[in-house]
Amino acid sequence: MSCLLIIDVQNDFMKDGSLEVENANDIIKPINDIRNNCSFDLVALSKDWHPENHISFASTHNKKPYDSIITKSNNTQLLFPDHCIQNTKGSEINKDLIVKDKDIIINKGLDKEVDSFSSFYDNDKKSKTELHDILKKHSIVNVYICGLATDFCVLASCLDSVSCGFKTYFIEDCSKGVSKNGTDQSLQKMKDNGIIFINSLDLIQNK
Ligand code: VGL
Ligand code: ZN
Repeated sequence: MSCLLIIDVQNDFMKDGSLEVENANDIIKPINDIRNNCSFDLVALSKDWHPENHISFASTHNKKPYDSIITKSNNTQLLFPDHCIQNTKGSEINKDLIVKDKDIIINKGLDKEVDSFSSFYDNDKKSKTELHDILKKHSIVNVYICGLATDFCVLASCLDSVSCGFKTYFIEDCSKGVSKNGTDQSLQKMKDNGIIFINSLDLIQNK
């Protein structure tokens, strides 16, 4: 059984969004091509879903984006512009992305005090979303991951997927990163952890 997991294809990460990822809109077409040509037993879409004054917002701490703070649990929290605030235009999934009625939506980052890059666990690994249980319930073996951003939420979701025991694929042409350096390091980390690199055409041709 296979799952397609689409990470955070939300307006704030796309063209003119508050935390715009360069060329993010280019991933919509290949993801839609996959949706139109391949079938999965499950499709899940994650949403970064923050309350106002979230710990990851620079504005919450009167700091600048890409400064960092040390959290109560002694982790380094990188700070971002305000983004993906619950029920705002910026937190909506991009309107051009195909979303079907049967798709599952996973909200993450709801806790004001703890960020959550991964769609499985928060950054402190203390709480989890419903994703792991849903994948187990559907007897999922293969998880195909893509979306935004390669060097943050896609990386964290890929690593958690592997550590949960799923055979994990990263769909490279359906993902974009924030920084070149961060993305290069993330790709290396994925390779080191046994994540398999594919692109949308591999999926469509082998469907
Ligand atoms: C993300 C930074 C902050 C992401 C979310 O979706 O990759 N990045 N929040
Ligand atoms: Zn966020």
